Amino acid sequence: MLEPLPAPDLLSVLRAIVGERGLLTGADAEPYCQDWRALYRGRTPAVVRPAGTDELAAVVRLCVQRRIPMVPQGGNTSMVGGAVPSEGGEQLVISLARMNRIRDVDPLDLTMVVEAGAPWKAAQDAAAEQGCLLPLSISSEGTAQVGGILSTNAGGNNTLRYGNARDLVLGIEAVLPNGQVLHALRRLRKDNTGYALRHLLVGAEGTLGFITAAVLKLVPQPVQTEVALCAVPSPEAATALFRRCQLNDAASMQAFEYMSGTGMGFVLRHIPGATLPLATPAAHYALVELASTRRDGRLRESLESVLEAGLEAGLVEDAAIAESEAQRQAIWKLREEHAEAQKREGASVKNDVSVPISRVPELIARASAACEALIPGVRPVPFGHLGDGNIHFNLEQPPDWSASDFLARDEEIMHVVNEVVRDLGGSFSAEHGVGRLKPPMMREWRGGAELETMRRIKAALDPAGLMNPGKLFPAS
Ligand code: 2HG
Ligand code: ZN
Repeated sequence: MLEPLPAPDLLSVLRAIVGERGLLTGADAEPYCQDWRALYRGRTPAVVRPAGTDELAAVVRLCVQRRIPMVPQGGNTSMVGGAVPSEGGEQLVISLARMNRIRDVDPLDLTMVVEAGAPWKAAQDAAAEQGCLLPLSISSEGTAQVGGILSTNAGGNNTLRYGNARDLVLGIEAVLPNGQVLHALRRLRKDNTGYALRHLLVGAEGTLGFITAAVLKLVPQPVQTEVALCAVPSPEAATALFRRCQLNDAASMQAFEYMSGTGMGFVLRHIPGATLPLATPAAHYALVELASTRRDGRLRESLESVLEAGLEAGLVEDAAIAESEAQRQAIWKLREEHAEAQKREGASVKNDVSVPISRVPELIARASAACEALIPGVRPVPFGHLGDGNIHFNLEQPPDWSASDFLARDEEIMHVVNEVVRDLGGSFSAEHGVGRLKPPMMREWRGGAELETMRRIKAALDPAGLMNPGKLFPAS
């Protein structure tokens, strides 16, 4: 049984470890108790903000002693409520935000050592200063922190070239659920010495301990980048264009994103400064980015030739190639503001799903039809990372419905989408994680030996179940 909290001296003991600046209570703790979409709310006795790994380890040892559950929180950009405490009010929020140093960037080793609380953008900028690219890009990178990105094994726009967060992690430092510090910040490309514990912590959503720092792989900064926004007649055409781009120059493919006309319409309506660089709006769009470390300037030619061939084949209706860095950013803005634009349009139900790339058009057609049959007037907003098969199959509320009526149907909506996803050999969670929203799906999709093994690992490392309870695992 958990002790009732806060025990009279709990806050003063915590204060003695992390200092006045390291502890937030009352109104100051409020912003940490709900996610950015205000869909998940909870309560906490306090937000603890340790300044370093040793402080965090001392906090964890205290929590183990008193059996106090802990919820790790980074930039709080989770789409599935992964960093929000429960309503019970007994879970301490542990914010890593003060542990935000870039410890090292090495352009020869092509590595950086960065602490968990650094915003991903700050890490990207530090790498860029040394002529390197930290090759993972997501829409929330200005706010999302290293620890959260690793803990959810985030993917984003460049997975097709560089893999997910997991593929970038060479070494790790972590505070384990017993308060021990795991010192494994090795920067080696080859290191076959037993279990790769770093990979256990990556994607564990904070259920196996706190990632406090990591050694991340870098790549040399590309010197040429070309980006195009294409109007395409259908998701099938987008997929065929992707194939042509690969055959044309697979090595320089940096991103290939799909957007529907509905999602683009929301961005143009709600996001200040968003403009379409094409003559007319389309029903579907593809965003293609090529990047190379070669200096021969041929990238533009390469992109133009594949798009021209696409136009002739009827796969592309119109296309705009960015002529400057400002135009490149303006095209990316149309894609990256999709989540924000949907929020401003009203309530939405998110399905972060993945299927084999070849099945994306079928996913879009079948899931749209299923949702429209379930809720007439619902607006499907499929968009995302076509180049790796991860589509955000989001549904926007019918305009004449209230947000709460629509959100009350979220389970039914997720169910009909997931039925299609399952049929196509996909996953119910591609890059956002399981969090507080989707644990029941774990039972359904990962039951049997898979979930049982995960539970055994969890019990071995966190026998008291204090690390991020209520997330990832179904209740029983
Ligand atoms: C993106 O790709 C993010 O922009 C957010 O993963 C997706 O809003 C979403 O569902
Ligand atoms: Zn995404």
